[in-house]
Amino acid sequence: ESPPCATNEESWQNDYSDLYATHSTSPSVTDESTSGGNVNCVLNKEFQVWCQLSNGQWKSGKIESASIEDSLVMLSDGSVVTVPRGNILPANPDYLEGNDDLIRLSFLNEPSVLHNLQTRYYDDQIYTKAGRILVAINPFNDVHFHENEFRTRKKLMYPLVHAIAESTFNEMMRGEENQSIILSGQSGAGKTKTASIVIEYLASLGGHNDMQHKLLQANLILEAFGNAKTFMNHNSSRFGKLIEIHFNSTGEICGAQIETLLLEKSRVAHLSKGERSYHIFYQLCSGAPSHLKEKFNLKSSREFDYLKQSGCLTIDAVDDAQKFHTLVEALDVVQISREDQENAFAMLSAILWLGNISFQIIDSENHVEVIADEAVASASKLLGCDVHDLMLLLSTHHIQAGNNSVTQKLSSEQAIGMRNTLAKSIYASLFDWLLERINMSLKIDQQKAWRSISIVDIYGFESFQRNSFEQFCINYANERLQQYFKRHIFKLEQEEYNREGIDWTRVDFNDNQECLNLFEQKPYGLLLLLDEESKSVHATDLTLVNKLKHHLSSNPCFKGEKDGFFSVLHYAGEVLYGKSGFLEKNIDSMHSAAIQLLSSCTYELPQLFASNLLKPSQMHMSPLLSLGATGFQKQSVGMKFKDQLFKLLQQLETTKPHFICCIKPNNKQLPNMFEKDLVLQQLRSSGVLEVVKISRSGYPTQMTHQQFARRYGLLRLDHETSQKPLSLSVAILDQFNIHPDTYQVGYTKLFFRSGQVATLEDARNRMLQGIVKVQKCIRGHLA
Ligand code: AD9
Ligand code: MG
Repeated sequence: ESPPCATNEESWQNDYSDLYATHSTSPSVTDESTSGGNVNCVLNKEFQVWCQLSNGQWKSGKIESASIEDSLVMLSDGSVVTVPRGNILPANPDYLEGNDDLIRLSFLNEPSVLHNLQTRYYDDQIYTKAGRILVAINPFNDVHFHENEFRTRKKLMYPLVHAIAESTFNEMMRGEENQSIILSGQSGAGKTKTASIVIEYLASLGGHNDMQHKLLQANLILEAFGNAKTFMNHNSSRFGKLIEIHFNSTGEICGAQIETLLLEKSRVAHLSKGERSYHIFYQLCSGAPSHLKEKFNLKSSREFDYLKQSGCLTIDAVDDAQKFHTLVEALDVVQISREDQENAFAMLSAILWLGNISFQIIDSENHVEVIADEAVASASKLLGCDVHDLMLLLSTHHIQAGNNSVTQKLSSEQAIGMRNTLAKSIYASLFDWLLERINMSLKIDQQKAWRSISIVDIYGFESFQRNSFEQFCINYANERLQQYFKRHIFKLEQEEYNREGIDWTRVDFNDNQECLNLFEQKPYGLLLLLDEESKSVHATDLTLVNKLKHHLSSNPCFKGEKDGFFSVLHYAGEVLYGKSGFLEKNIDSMHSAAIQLLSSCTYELPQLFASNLLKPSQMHMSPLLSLGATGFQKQSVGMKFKDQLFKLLQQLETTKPHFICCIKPNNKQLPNMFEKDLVLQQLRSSGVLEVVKISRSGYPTQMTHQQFARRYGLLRLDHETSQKPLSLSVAILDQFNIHPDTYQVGYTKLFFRSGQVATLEDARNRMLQGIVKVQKCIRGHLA
């Protein structure tokens, strides 16, 4: 039984009471039920219902008797309760239980939808369709199953996600458009895992060639360098990615390009308790062969301050050493030479040693000097720079005053800041370098490339007790993606129906434009105000929030400020942001002296990083303040992030999107635990419930008259019919007895209810197979 808890009593009653709809399989639903949620129809004796008890929980039962106000309901445990009529909703008949498409349920109220998902989840059916989208509930079980057991289960568990990959592939092969698969969901909901399953499956459809193998390995490498253990997820993506897989006209993979969204580089130097830095550091420390350990003076992870600061060095059931070996194999596959691999590992080791560099205070003004120890010696050796140059860089600051250069000692705080900036910058540059190398190895064969499928997997929505600039960017990106999703599913669909002049019941939806305005509005949106404040020499966290309050209080998504924090109401909930270097992280300046030091290094990679950091493309023309930074000024991080995000969305605009909405069933990352409140909150905020409604009343399959005639014209028996696409199409629909209720004819397109073209596809396939047989037969005769 499913007793979902109501978190918001009213919404149970109001939001979805109008979701009742007629369904041919439901015997007791009357016309009344479609007209707006009248529950009379369910008051029949013996009818299965959901009733909400006084404690807010929903229980299923059967009506025993009913009066005008109350009903007597027998619950499944045999007890009988009296429930006000307003607290009763119809439940689906048993035979619909566990249906794999939510829109096929007779009743779509929240307890019914939730119950259906729960039933499937406990039956290891973690994927469920909701019309156009796929809902995926994270089973959290790959770590708990034995490898073999998981492999057998995998086949049983993944048919629907394979189906969405396959239908995307087939749509691409029909040749109309490039496609995309977009994964959404909160952190830990299963986006990356599901994306891997999709990529693996697409790769298997696209032939077993070298490129397919490279693609899978590329994914693995990026995970090692770009994922980390957080509170929410032991393998949390700390960057966003769009993988564009290119196919030739016979459906073989012929290359791919990976674009990324800003990597969270602060993780290199700062960790919250219980979290980890990027996987690769731990993999390297435990898995590197002894000759490399010696060469790079590598110690165990507990010896490095950057790693040990959080008190968490391992992940349950994860063998970092073994992962290192897999990683090296993957690097081999994407043709990164052993020499380059070693160069990359040297950079990682240098970062770890930078983190161990310490300072001593040398005067009453808190000025410092670097302690000349193993740490600074190792770091300089690994970077290939002079140890004194590094010590000088980390403890002094040059100010240009006219023609004179004045050298100042740094305070301990400034020195640590300088050291961390250098480490973070090297890591971010290394990540970019790696991505470039991977992309080179996946290089698209332009001669053969025909169509593509893009897979988008970004960092999921995050909300901690207090949130910094990283969550600010991550949640802003999710807000944008959410709008893209809703615009596609709802707005475009409605507009299209209106344009095509077909009859359709309007479905309203919650837009999140207001929240996006809060971020993007000119001249007073969060991003611009943050930039403006970053330019001010006197800016502090407090001046920032005061400024925000002054300009943004009128936006309903700005939920006020307090003690240097401000609060934003996102589609997925309210989040408190502020402090922890919000302004600095937005500026993210790299001292020109640090770039100079990198360019003076004898090794290739630091030199390359330095020249990339100086590239004009990294710079922004409008000067932002940043003390002593490079001659040019870098574009602020927030603005750069916005640009990357817009570029990614623009790329998606040229594709036909398919959505997979991932849901986490509990916050403990445990299998077999379905927390209804948590799931419900995600179903609501992600818009799944609205999608169900729109798909049910809408027409998810659409084709122009020409497309339809081209594809199914061969099925027409009577060749007398006019060859005009529209007449031909209608004749075919007649011939196959496609019920007029299940499609509509628009001005330029045909619109079908879900599942309707399947009959025609079937007939077409049979016809084509028949033709092939006949041809073979004729060839046989001729031979
Ligand atoms: V984040 O926004 O990057 O923090 P994701 O990407 O949504 O997050 P992820 O795919 O990393 O979540 O899933 C979290 C963990 O759940 C995985 O590491 C697996 O241990 C587990 N998981 C998720 N989906 C599946 C699945 N389909 N089968 C088995 C799964 N395990
Ligand atoms: Mg992820």
